[in-house]
Amino acid sequence: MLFEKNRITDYNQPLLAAHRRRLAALTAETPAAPGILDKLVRFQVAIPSWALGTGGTRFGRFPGGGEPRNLIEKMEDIGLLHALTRSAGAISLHIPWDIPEDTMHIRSLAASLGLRFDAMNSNTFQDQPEQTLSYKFGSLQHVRPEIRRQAIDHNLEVIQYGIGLGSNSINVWLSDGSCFPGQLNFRKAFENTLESLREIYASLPQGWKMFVEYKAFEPNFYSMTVGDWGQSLLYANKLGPKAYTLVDLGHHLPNANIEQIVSLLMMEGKLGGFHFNDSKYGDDDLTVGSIKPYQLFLIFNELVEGMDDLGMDHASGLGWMIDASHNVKDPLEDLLQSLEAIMISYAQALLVDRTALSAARQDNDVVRAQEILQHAFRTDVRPLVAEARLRDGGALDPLGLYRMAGVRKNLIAARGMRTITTGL
Ligand code: PSV
Ligand code: MN
Repeated sequence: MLFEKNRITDYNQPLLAAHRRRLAALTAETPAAPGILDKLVRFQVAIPSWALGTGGTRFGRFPGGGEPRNLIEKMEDIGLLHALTRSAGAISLHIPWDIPEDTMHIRSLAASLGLRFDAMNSNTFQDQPEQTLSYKFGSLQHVRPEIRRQAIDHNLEVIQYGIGLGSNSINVWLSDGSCFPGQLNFRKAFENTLESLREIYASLPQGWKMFVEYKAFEPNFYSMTVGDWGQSLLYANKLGPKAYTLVDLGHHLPNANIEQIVSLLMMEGKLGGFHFNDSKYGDDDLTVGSIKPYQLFLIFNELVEGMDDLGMDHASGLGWMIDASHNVKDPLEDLLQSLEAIMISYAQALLVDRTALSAARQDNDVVRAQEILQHAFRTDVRPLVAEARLRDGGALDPLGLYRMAGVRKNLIAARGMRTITTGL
C-alpha cells in the first residue's frame, strides 16, 4: 500500500501553522539550524528486510497480520516508510531469506520507491532445508574444511546477488563460537575464521566493503569467535583496507561504553557500519531510543565528532541500518518510532557546541562539559526533524498519518491475517 503525494500534503495542511510556530521558536535560538536541516534531509537509514514481520522469542510468536509474504511486499513496506519519513531510503537483504528471483524487476521496483540496496547479509547461522552440511558447530570456524568451504561459497553467492542489485557491501555476522569450556581451540577457531574470511575478502568487487559484525553472546554462550570489537578489529586489520568493524548496539555486555568503542574505531578508520536498536539486557532488538535515549545521543555525539574530524560525509561515510524486530508492536509502527529516535539523536548531536566543549575539556571543567552535552540532549529538536521531512515531501507526523489511514487494516485486508514473513 503506497501513499499518494497528495494524501501526505493534505494530511500536513492542518498541522502546518502549529509546526511553523514551534520551528520559529527553535530556529530563533539555533543559528546552526539551516545547516542541520540540510544534513537531516540527506541522512538515510537502511531497513533490514527481516524487520517487517513480528519478531518472536523462543517461546512464541504473535504475528499481527498483514505481514509481507515476499521480497516485493517487503520492499513495498519500506517504500511506505520512506514515503512517510523520507529517511528510510535503503534496504538491506538477508540471503537466503530474500533471494531476488528477478533482479531487473527488483531493481526497478526499488528505483520507483526511491530505495537503494544497502549491505547484503549472509546467513551461516541456520541450516537451510536443502543444505548438505550442518552449521551446528560453526561455519567459517568449523574444524571440518568442507563445512568451511560451504560457508565460504555461500558468502560468495551473496556477493553475486549484491552485484546484481547494485549493493556495495557485505555484512558477515557469525554465530560461531562454543557453548562449553574445552569445546573449542580458540586460536584454531580464530585462524580458521580468518582464513575463510580472507577467501571471501579476495572476492570483493571493486569499491566493495566487508563488515565484520561482533556479538558478545548468543547463540553460543561460552565463547563467540567474533565476540567483541577487539576481535572484530583484529580480523578487519588482518584482512585489509576494505574490511571494517560493524557495531550493533545490542551486541555488548551490559553497561559497555559503546560511545568510546565507536570513537576509537573511527580513530583507527575501521568503523564501517552501524546497527541501531535498543536493549536492556542483551540482544533485545527493542525500538531504537526506547530504553536508553541518552546513550544513543552520546553515540551520535562521537559519530558526528569522529566523522567531522575525518572529513567524512555523514550520509554516505558509514552504513546506517536499523536491526530490530520484536514481539508486541506493529513492526511498521516500531520502525517509524526507531527512525524518529535516530533523527532526533542525530539532530541533537549536530547541535553540540564543539568549540565550547573542547575549551571545557582543556580547562578540565567537567561541569561545563556535561552542561554543554545535556543542553543539546534536552533541546526539543522535533520541529527540525519534522521540517526536514516536510521539505522532502514527507509527513509532519508519520505515525499519525499511518494510523489515520488505517495502514495495518488495509494490509491485513490485502495480504491476509495469517501471513508470515521470512526471517527470524
Ligand atoms: C545477529 O543478532 C544480527 O544482529 C545480525 O546483524 C544478523 O545479520 C541479524 O541479527 C539478523 O539475524
Ligand atoms: Mn546486527
